[in-house]
Amino acid sequence: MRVLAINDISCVGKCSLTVALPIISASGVTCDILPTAILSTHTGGFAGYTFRDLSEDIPAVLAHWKSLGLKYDIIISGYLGSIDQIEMVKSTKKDFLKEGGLMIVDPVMGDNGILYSHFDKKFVEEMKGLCRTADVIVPNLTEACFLTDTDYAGVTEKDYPAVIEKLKQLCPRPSVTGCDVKNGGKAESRVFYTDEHGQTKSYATEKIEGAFHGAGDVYASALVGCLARGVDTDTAVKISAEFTTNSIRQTALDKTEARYGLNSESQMYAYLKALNEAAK
Ligand code: PXL
Repeated sequence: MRVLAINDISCVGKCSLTVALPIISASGVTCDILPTAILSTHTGGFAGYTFRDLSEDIPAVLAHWKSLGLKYDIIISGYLGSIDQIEMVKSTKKDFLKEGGLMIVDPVMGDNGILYSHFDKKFVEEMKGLCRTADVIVPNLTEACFLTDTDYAGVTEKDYPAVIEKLKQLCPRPSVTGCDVKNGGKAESRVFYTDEHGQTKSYATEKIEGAFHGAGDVYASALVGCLARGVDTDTAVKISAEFTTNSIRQTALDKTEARYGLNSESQMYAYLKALNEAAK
């Protein structure tokens, strides 16, 4: 099983490839990488970060891979620095995804109702186009709202199923993280998702108060790891959501700064144990 992760390298801040590579590899499959940019840190919460766009290098990288005859069972794309890079992902899918392979798009664009730096409405429109080429998309609620032209500020829990239905017009298997729900007196964070049979469901974990950077990257990477090991969507969502929540809980306990990412390292063993049980 061979996975390709297309994402940036944020050297500090635990997101993108520094999260995808360890989690997907530990899941027991090959994870090759296509770095889209190198940054000193990610762009969320740090001033003065460096940003080297690697677009110029990518055509030669892909040409070399073509000469090697490389093909992938799963391609996952994440942070893309430009509309040109969205086009590059589409052509990489055409050239390198095996027949019957899985294209997974994490439409990284924003959080907490706002777009990250460098992104605008035009980028959102192009990202909708990339999502149309995907089998699975893993937006957070903010990204799901941008992709469906839904006003994030006005969204309440009764609207989540409608957001999923709209996302299904872009991609058959959306999985939306960070959907806060009040269940009686208890606050839950739910993932709303559509499984491989077209059924829409949700899975709840404990809501841990606070904003945590990089949670979407941990969730997406774990989901890829599970799907790569042949785990069904219900179980993959459950295992990935629990791993993410455990990592958030650990980060809250450690009281490390949110911008330095999730402390998922100590939660990896429990994730792998659950994955290996499910993949038997
Ligand atoms: O975690 C998403 C992400 C990935 N890559 C870069 C980012 C962000 C979010 O801020 O800035 C460069």
